[in-house]
Amino acid sequence: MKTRKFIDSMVILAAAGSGGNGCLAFRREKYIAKGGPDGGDGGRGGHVILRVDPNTDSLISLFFNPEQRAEKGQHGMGKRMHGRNGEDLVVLVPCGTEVRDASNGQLLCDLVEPGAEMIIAKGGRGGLGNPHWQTSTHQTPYEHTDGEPGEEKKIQLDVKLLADVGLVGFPNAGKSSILSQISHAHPKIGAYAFTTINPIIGTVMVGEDFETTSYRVADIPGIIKNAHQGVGLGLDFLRHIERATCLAIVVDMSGSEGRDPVEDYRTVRHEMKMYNPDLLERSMLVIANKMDLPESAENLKVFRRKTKTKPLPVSTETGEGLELLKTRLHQMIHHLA
Ligand SMILES: Nc1nc2c(ncn2[C@@H]2O[C@H](COP(=O)(O)OP(=O)(O)OP(=O)(O)O)[C@@H](O)[C@H]2O)c(=O)[nH]1
Ligand SMILES: [Mg+2]
Repeated sequence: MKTRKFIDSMVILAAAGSGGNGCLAFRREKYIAKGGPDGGDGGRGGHVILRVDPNTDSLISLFFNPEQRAEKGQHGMGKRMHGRNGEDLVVLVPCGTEVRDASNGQLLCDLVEPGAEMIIAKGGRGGLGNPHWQTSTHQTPYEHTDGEPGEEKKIQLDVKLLADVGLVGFPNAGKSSILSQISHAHPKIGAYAFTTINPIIGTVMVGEDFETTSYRVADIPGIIKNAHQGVGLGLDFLRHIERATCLAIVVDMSGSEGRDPVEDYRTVRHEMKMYNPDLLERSMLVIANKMDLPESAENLKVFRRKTKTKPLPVSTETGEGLELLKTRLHQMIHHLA
């Protein structure tokens, strides 16, 4: 299986439509020798809009149409008829598309949520018809303006699948600590519940030199009992790991603050099921964290027996098990083990 890093990457030209020209015209009617100015304004040029479509998973359609041009605005006409606006051109991109200005690499936006959109090239404004210049002393204006050109930009699109692995667990289980140790991400870590509010993704590198490959791990807020009813931060954020191939449930094995690791584990699974039962069908790893604390070893034995799982013992304090964790996750993503 291909490493799910940048599955697609390309540069496209986004060319918005130019605005229609403003019209120069005068009213001409029977018996009216000299009518007033009546040139309509030009229509706005169409924008080029990028929109996230959850049913699109690559840039393949753009590969064959790397120049995306929106319609021009129509010119203004006599009888004060304004030109029609150019039709906006909507370009569908997959979830998790990073958009950069190809000329300088500057990040313009990261399109993640389905339906999210961004005007990437603005249509030119329509020109003004000659009535705009009419004043009491200037009754026959010949002034009018042309439409403005539409923006034209080369943009770099990089599709990144949201994450290969999602870390789930109770608040304070150590999800963010783990991510910060196995990747270059710097999530906030704190000895209080719900330190993490926004999902964050870290890239984990495995292998050496030319053999290096990577995968993406998402750290999300903690889940507590009845989160599916909105308790704590709720469960909405689980959508960020819905596309992950593997999930890892992080359990605080020390049972600090009177917690029971077995109960935590069951609660987390139950809440995941309430959100989307498919989540429990993913490849799943249980991470037994905080193994440096005194109660952890004993708790782990009980945990193994009661849950019939084979948790991977780790500690972000001592570093125990973290290298193995990186490899295990890599193997799971690629179905190597
Ligand atoms: N002793 C010990 N403490 C740890 C370990 N891992 C994390 N901690 C501590 O546990 C607390 C919570 O860690 P976080 O990484 O913020 O936990 P989290 O699961 O991301 O928590 P939320 O973002 O609130 O869901 C912090 O005070 C960490 O220093 C560990 O292996 N051993
Ligand atoms: Mg956290």
